[in-house]
Amino acid sequence: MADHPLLTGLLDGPDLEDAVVLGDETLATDAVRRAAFAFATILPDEGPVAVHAVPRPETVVAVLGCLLAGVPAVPVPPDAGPGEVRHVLRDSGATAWVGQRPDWVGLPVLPVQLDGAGGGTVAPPRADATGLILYTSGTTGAPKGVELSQGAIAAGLDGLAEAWQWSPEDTLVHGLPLFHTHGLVLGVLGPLRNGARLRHTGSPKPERYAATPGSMYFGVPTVWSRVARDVESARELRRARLLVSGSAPLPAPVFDAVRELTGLAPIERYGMTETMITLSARADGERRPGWVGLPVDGAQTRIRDESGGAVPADGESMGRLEVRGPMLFSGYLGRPRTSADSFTSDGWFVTGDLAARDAQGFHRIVGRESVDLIKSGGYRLGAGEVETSLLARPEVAEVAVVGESDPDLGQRVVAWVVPDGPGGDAVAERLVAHVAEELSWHKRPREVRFVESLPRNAMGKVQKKQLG
Ligand code: MLC
Ligand code: AMP
Repeated sequence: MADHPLLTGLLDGPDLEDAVVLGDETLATDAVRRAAFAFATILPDEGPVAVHAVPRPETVVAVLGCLLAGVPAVPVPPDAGPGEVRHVLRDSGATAWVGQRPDWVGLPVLPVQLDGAGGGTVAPPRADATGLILYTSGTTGAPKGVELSQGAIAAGLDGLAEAWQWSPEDTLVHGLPLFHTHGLVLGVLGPLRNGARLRHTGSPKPERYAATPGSMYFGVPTVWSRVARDVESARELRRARLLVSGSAPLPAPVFDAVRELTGLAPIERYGMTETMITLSARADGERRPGWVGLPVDGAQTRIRDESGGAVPADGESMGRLEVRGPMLFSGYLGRPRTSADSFTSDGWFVTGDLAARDAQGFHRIVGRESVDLIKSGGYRLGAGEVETSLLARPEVAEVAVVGESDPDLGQRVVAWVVPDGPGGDAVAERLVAHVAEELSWHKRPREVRFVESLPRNAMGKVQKKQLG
């Protein structure tokens, strides 16, 4: 299997006694390999396989087994409610399920044996085989399945390995969820491709990071701002080589506080589910608060104004950020039209982010084009999906969901509701619980504000910028 397109470090890298530590369990490289092969050999020829992505070794082994066999894995957020799970299963066409299965899911369950003694072999997949289908929100509608090929994941990870000097000597520590690019692709496949160690702390709490020795630590900005407020834990991280922030903008005061407490200026990097990580500060380069660095190996960027002209690289002028490179996704599953529309006619992916670039090629993310994509605690969610969920409640006549600035979460979800009947705290609580249970915990509004009407323009479109 030396010619596997992605899992080179796992298959040909060093044999480590403690390659993966997840919670109380420690797995050697050989044990991970055997369990993953054992799982790969029981997979159906056709996937995809839905993996209930709890932070446990079984999740890691199931995803690796799928990648070995060339069967796409679909990580399912463990806190996703019935509405979201049904959508993901239907949309992806998943043929089997791994992990604890809700009663109402009819798929066969595939067992993961951590002591997969039998091993077994499978033919290596092609680099263009879909490795993962990651569900992510758009501005409207239900989440879309982003198809990432094994080769794209490999290219994205290699770009980061080069920028961060990621080597088998490294131990990565993080506690991020295992169903997104950050926690799963970078946070699990990253160390396994590089033949390095992984310590997953179950959740990304500062005290857990402090209690777990490592050379690299990953966090979303909310994690780093919590680290910065926990002076004792922060000081423990002085031992690290790199502290890496991404998935949302790292506020400059948090950057400064982390540097002050740990002696390490954070590495900020920028990416998307669709593109992996395309921009990053380098381990051997400048780290500037508020800036996300340079294109990683293989990635290219351009910034264009409304008429498609190049924006001057003066660090101030901003425009639409477009990217291309071998780490980009293959398309949105089953949505050829949307996939094609997300690229320019000359093949650049339109990120939807606004950016500026300076003469040295350093990039700064200035904001997003749409108010309807919200980033809360590093989670991407669409105003539209939360609005649709709320509109299903009889208490809601009209609703507009917005992201408001929040010192801890970056943005917090706020629902402006025109009630059908009385509003009040009890109704607000029911609405929040509905979204948390039907969609997922992190998509719930943190606040519900009842109003008599929503501001609309002459066309009847809600003017979200006037809310607040
Ligand atoms: C959590 N809690 C629940 C619950 N889930 N209670 C009931 N039901 C549920 N389903 C409880 C927790 O136990 C905790 O209690 C409390 O709620 C708060 O939990 P938390 O996890 O701290 O929540 P919160 O503060 O909302 O989250 C902050 C966060 C989280 C940073 C931990 O947002 C997070 O994990 N973000 C990561 C998102 C991410 O990985 N994005 C990457 C996208 S990929 P107690 O008692 O323990 O406090 C991407 C590409 C790229 O963007 O560029 O990387
Ligand atoms: P997701 O698909 O969940 O990965 O979300 C991607 C979006 O997260 C991007 O389009 C950006 O808006 C945002 N993002 C990721 N990293 C950064 C960063 N370092 N700075 C600012 N925004 C970021």
